[in-house]
Amino acid sequence: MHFTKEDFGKDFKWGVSTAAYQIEGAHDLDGKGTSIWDSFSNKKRKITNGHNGNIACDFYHQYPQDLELIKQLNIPNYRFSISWSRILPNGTGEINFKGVAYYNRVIDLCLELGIEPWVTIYHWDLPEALHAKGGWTNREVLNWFSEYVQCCIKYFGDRVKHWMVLNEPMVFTGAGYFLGVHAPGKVGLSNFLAAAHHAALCQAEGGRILRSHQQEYKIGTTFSYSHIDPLRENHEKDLRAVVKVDALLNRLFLEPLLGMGYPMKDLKILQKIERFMLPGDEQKLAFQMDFVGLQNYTREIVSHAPLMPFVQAKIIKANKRKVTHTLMNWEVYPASIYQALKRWNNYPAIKEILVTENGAAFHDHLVENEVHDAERLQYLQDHIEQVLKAQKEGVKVNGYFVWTLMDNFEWAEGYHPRFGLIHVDFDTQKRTIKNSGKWYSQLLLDRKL
Ligand code: IFM
Repeated sequence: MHFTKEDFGKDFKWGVSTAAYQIEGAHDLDGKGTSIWDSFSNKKRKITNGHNGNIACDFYHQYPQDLELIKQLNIPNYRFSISWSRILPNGTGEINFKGVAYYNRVIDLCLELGIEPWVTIYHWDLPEALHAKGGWTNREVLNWFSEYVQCCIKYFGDRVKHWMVLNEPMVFTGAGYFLGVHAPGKVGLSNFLAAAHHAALCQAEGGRILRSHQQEYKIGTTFSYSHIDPLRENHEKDLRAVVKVDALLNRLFLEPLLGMGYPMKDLKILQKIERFMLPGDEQKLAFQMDFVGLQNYTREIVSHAPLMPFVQAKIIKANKRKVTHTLMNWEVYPASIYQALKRWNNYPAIKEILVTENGAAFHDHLVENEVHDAERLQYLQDHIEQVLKAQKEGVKVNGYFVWTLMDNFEWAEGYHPRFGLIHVDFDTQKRTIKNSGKWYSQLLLDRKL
């Protein structure tokens, strides 16, 4: 390896990320309300192998040992999310103080251990009670979400200084309201565009609420981003397909936040989002974040596909292209993170970029208490190297968080794809640090490798 932690500068934030529903379990304990993921994952045939997140990594009970592990791995920053329905079981109104107390215990222990908590306010687990009223498709969600953000600030904002408003809005609206493969399982353009517009409004509004509470907060939000290439170089129709898919996957939520409006010119179908817009919304979509979180795993290859509704384009999956890929069927393509950073750096309204997620799922084998996950280690090393390359070229990237601390519930794919630095035996809840985890801890210890 050709880098040390020091090469990134002393202010560079090294961390690890998780999300409430993927790790906590305790789905109905201590007054928690049901979320859309609780109900979706407990329905038949929604999740591979019929898995659900009812127990997950049991972080709700195991957090003291898990936070100790973060410390043992020398990781100074821990990004996790709050489960909305754990603190507001009905989404609004009555507070569940046992839920609040749980997050306070987690935050306090982080601080005691010298780990900085970075809180994602919404990582996909909408309270079911709000879904019953239309969820993200109902404009009322702006009020519900504002109340929730205010609760987070009220109960945790004296100690949490780093906030991310939403996690990957394109994924939770696209997979959850257009394709129906994530909770709440809704489909169709109209559901998607309504959900997308309301999520985009909430992402900016969440930032404003946080800022109005404390100038000193470091406020961001996160986006999925994959570099996109055409199947056939210099093929005009494929190139047009790239522009459309890019507008949809990479620009739909980022650009309105930056004050640029929705990328309708490059994807005409997005004009239909205007049906859900009220006068003044364009301004309300914009907010100056302190940082934006880049969540990058792969690149996509697209080709022109005239029969594909709305985009006339299709993504060619990695196995079809016979390229090295992870268990998610995502191509291993480290240059994608570099290309993303370079491109984001060209947006004048982006002040700072943090890589808030990057990681990979491979077949892991626990043998005599060890996991020799050479592919993951290589993946992380290659991607971090690309981040350094971008930084050296002047990109204002100032952090890198691995996805993820430990193997967990990978949404529609259940527990099969393991992304963790730490192996979890889901029968016994035993944790085993993988070689990639040991490597990361050595990097953060700052020993030349
Ligand atoms: O597990 C997810 C996470 O919740 C959001 N970003 C991508 C990860 C891997 O799929």
